[in-house]
Amino acid sequence: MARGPLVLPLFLILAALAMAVMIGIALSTRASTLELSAVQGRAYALRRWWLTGLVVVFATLFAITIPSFPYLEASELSTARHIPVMAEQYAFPVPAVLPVNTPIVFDVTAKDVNHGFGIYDPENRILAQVQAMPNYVNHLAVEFKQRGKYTVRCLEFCGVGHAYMQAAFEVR
Ligand SMILES: [Cu+2]
Repeated sequence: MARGPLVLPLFLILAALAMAVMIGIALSTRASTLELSAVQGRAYALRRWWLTGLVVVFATLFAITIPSFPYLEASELSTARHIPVMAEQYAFPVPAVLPVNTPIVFDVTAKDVNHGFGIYDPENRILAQVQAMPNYVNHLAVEFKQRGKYTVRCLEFCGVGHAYMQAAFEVR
């Protein structure tokens, strides 16, 4: 998709609009000033409607989007297949083969220092990631929809071997 060439003209148009609005405000406020009492009632009413509108809009957005919040449900945690991962300098011990279309939870922790556990799909796009921390287990739920070779890379600088810290597994 050729999005690049659109960005500059769009930016220029929006910037010109913003400038026009500001110049309009500056020009319109050069007239004589009104007493506060003359505008206070209308301003307060406007503010009340604005607040009510914002509350309605954000409450609605919250209600619509909260079900897709990426936290695990307890049922998901108990029925998925768990893969323990103890990251250490400089390796991720992961199984060589994992099943496709199966709910999986990686229980990720670290033996020594903080690491970043990042899973890349066969097209090398990042799919999921979580911190690997000593004395703490993070649960990363993934369901692989695609067969192929996946790569795990460390996403947290963890020492001299960090750049070479990776692992791979196959999904089939
Ligand atoms: Cu690292």
